[in-house]
Amino acid sequence: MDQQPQNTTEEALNAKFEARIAAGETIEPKDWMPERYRTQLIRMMSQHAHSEVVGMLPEGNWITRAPSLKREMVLISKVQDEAGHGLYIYCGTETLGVDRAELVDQLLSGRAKYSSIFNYPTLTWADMGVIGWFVDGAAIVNQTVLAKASYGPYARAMIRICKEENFHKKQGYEIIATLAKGTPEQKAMAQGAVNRWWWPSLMMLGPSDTNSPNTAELMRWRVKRKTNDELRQRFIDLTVPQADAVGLTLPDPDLKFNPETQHYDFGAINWDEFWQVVKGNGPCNRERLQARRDAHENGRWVREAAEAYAAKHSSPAQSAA
Ligand code: FAQ
Repeated sequence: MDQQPQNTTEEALNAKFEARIAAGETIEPKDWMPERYRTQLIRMMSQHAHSEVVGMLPEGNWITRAPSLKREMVLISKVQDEAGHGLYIYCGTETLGVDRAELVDQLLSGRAKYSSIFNYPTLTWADMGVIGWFVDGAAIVNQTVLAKASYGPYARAMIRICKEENFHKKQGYEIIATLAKGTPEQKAMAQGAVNRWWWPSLMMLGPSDTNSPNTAELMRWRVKRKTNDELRQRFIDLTVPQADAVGLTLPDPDLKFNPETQHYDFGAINWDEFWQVVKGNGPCNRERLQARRDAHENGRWVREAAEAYAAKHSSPAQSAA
């Protein structure tokens, strides 16, 4: 009996929330939201933030080996941008009432996921080009749609991030275009990187729709506005002509334009490999997590100093002084 009014209130709040979503309204941090909407957003946004931060590692590996000062400056700047993206998204996640330290702990203890793509090694300089072209390219396809997500802080973070990702993609494609018209060895290096990164980049956009347990709910709540397969198809359609333009071949014999669908058909994705990487068994999973743990440990004194400084300045004696 006692529970009746509470349930009714919850139902009414839920109905109002669903109506706001259906009307295309943006949900803001202080608005009422179903607990499941909140936890889904925390899951997706924190994984995204972790991906940006872990995503600094493959490219960070080449900063000291960039072929010129100009390339080095651009790469440092790009890697710094990724750190910034991680910070915006952690901040956005905190608006949902979760503490950043808790999220970082989930990453460092191996309980949280981050994008599969960052568990592959960067073997040559051409990988810097292909990461910008494919990985940032796929991220743009995904995130321009997320810029219309129903949760305001996430959508707004995506607008800023996409502007920076566009620059990242252009710098990567320019590296590849330069190598592709260089010596035969340089062209072979570019082709090698394309061959290694193509399939993992397609996997990065998530499992196929038939195997994506979160998509239906996130689409209904307008967090996701396109499915994983729709985004993958768009990425492929955009990238094939770009590969043709620089004279490189994408490593898929089944890739062919289909005049009926007006899209490129493509070959089978190795989902076993994808799930192995997601489960922690990719080529660099252990190395990546160890690098993050070391960075966290090495930064401990900075956090402690900042906390001590803040405590000192918030004490009544100090405030009075
Ligand atoms: N890797 O039901 P779904 C970047 C998990 S940022 C690992 O389809 P959902 C910038 C998924 O979490 C790259 N795990 O899930 C940059 C779920 O597990 P859970 C990151 C994956 O959420 C560039 C399970 O599989 N971008 O690149 C992956 O509907 C260059 C079932 O999957 C974002 O995070 C994966 N690839 O769709 C930085 C964008 N895919 O949690 C440096 C925001 C799926 O139930 C250098 N996120 N899983 O245990 C999204 O758009 C979505 O969350 C998806 C997954 C599409 C990633």
